[in-house]
Amino acid sequence: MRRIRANAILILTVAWILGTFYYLWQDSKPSSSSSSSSSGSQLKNHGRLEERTLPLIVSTSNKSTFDEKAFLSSKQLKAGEDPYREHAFNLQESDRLGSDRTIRDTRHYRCASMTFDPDLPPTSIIITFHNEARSTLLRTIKSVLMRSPPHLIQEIILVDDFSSDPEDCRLLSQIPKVRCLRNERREGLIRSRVRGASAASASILTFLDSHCEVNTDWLQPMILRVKEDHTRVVSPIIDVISLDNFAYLAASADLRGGFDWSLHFKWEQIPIEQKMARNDPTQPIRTPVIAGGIFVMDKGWFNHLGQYDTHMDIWGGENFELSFRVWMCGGSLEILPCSRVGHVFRKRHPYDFPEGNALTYIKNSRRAAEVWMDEYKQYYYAARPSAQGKAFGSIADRLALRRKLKCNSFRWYLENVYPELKIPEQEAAYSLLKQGGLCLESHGTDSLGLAECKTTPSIPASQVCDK
Ligand code: UD2
Ligand code: MN
Repeated sequence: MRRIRANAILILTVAWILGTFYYLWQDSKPSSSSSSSSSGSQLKNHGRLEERTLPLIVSTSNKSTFDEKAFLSSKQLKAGEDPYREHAFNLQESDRLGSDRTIRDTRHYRCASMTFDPDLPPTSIIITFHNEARSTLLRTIKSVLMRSPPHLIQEIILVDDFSSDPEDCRLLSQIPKVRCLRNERREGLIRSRVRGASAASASILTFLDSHCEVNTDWLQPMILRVKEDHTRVVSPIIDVISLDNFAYLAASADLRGGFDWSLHFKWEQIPIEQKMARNDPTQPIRTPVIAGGIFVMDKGWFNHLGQYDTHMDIWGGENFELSFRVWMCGGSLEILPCSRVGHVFRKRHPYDFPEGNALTYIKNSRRAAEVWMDEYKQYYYAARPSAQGKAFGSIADRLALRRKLKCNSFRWYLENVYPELKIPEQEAAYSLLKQGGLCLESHGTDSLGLAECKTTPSIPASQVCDK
């Protein structure tokens, strides 16, 4: 009898010890929900375990609480101040909105019924900023946290490009999942993004400007396309946030990125044949170039392709350089109509360029043209004569990169990706001199003759002599 009781006590003791170990092991195990601590909805949606893990997250994350009210109110516009002066948008309106306003879901209705792979990989969001308004920057961050599945946001990396007030960076780091790296001197958005990308711990990078608002289910379509094929670089449709009243306005879903020979970016209509062939409005749109600020890219692919040209300064040109490189070196660029992100488009730069705005833009564009455009760079110089003779530094390392990656020629890019870009020589070759009903025709320099005039709509009016 005594032996039976002793055995029972022994069994109970062992069970108790095992139970205690199991309990402790459960507590110290890294929980997948720890990465989603910022979202209140997580707590509402899940059971007791989630709630129990919350105090642990708070104690290990070492973050003091972010005081949103204090953050916003200490930097608001003073009475009588011009609301456009500092940021080139109406700061008063931005401040008035609060950090978590609702916005209209601007997607095509068919996007709402799309389902996503439940196994998508998480991404690191990278946002560089230089003297951004607190209210727009905070809305960018909060829209990401509010409108993304928490498990897809590994972290938000802010890169403070030497803004005047270091407090912005310090205070925003108190928000769960947000890290902020501050540059010790002004680097410009290109080197800042490279710094952010290098610090990223997720395998997928997502870049955003510092005055955006992401819309419903913006992230899943982009991560899915990159997961399926890591050489795709994808952008959302960029909706417009009015710089005057901050209204959120839907952008057209029929546009892609294009440019002219002066390397001026423009939105253009999808070519008619492609438009006719599109019977599903949720399908991606191939684009020759991206606007530059908002895109998702595999980190390994970003590194493999040479990140960015870090000799480019401050702003501009990097979107061409990246776009040419992606297409010419084996990748592709697309716009996903079921992903929408709003952006405040401004009419002027609200910040200074230490070397001057024009010189900086020319330097960056020249670097893109010299490395990637081969003999076609002559059209860039013809369209922008002021670029000739301006300094652009050494491009030896970028040319070496192009050789190493065995990239296609710019001619290949024009023929396969952007055949709609007219080559100036082809247009100039058909200039006319008209007399009565007869025209003197030239085809290049070697043949001239009088013939009945034909209509040639592609000839710019300035090239037609009608005397
Ligand atoms: C567009 C792109 C932008 C960039 C640029 C060309 C979109 C929505 N925006 O201009 O991302 O590709 O074309 O270069 O496609 N910034 C710094 N340091 C600086 C200057 C700017 O961190 O020295 C930040 C700035 O705070 C902002 C981002 O870089 O978050 C882009 O600058 P922008 O908003 O002035 O450029 P944007 O939208 O006119
Ligand atoms: Mn911007």
